[in-house]
Amino acid sequence: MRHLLGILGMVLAMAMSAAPALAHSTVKSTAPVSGSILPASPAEVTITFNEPARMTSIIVVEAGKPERKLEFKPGGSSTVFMVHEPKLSTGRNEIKWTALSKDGHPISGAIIIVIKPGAAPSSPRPAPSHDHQGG
Ligand SMILES: [Cu+2]
Repeated sequence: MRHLLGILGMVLAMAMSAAPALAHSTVKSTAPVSGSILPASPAEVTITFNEPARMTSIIVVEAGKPERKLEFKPGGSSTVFMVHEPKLSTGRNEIKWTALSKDGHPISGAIIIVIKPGAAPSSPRPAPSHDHQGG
């Protein structure tokens, strides 16, 4: 009898661990990945879910700056969401997103991206002036 209960317990444990049917949507991947150290702000940030979700907000928290909302696409249900030109600051950037899981529950996460200091900004340097006034 003891032995049978043991087996039953094992079967039950296995059944419970193998029940992902009602799980929340989860992030499958992000680009860049969290923890990336980049020489400049990426052209875009993408967040990919394992199943369609609805992104509700994406904000970036930069060191010493107020939180900033990031525009993302698309607005409806999708598996991939994209932020074009996030214009991340030098230093640590925490991109915090919130979304609605396919099952209707709120889910959230964050991507940390560090932009290396000292890297050249993408804007061109002002051309040296050649006015020969005076002298
Ligand atoms: Cu849920």
